[in-house]
Amino acid sequence: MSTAGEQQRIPPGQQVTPGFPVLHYGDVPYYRDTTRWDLRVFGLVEEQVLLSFEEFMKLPRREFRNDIHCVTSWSKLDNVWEGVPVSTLMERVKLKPEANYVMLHAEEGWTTNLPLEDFVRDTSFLALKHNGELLSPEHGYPVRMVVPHLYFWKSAKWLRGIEFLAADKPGFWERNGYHMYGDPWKEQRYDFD
Ligand SMILES: Nc1nc2c(c(=O)[nH]1)N[C@H]1C(S)=C(S)[C@@H](COP(=O)(O)O)O[C@H]1N2
Ligand SMILES: [Mo]
Repeated sequence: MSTAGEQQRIPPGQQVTPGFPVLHYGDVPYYRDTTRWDLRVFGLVEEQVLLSFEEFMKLPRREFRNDIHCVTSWSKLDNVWEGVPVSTLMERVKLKPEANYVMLHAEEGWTTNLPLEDFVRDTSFLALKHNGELLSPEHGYPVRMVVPHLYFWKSAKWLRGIEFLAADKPGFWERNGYHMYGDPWKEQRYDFD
């Protein structure tokens, strides 16, 4: 049972789960060696940025608290994360003026798209820890994106690349019938023709 206050935090058609379900397409990458991880920021930027794991770990982090909403109808409330704010990462990136959209690239070529303004929102971040622990391999270790105001499929696990684009383009699930934007409050779940 949830309190009235909690009820207002739950978008239509969602159910609160106490657990943390694991959902993804493909295999979980197990990083034994983080020297093989890097993050590439590319596309419509003046200069590509390539961050090693060591460099990424030196970026300032902070705590984020949020609720997450999966398109398959579970919501998980009161998450406490530690991560790098997108604004901190963007201090290192000079965008070209045509940049309007973002494609997030994960391991194995998995992708998801979102508008630039949603990516740079002050609630969006690159997560390293969830509820006090390093991310587990299943939840995206070493680094996952978290964009809590959109359905959770936009929060790419095992993030490896951030690409800036002029026009919107569907990512992996968006090519397979998911909504291009994915606002949980508007139930923008699927977008079949
Ligand atoms: N790299 C990658 N990230 C992904 C996915 C995926 O298949 N691959 N699935 C998305 C989907 S559909 C959901 S609901 C969330 C699930 O995150 P969780 O397993 O940590 O709950 O991850 C998202 N991020
Ligand atoms: Mo999902």
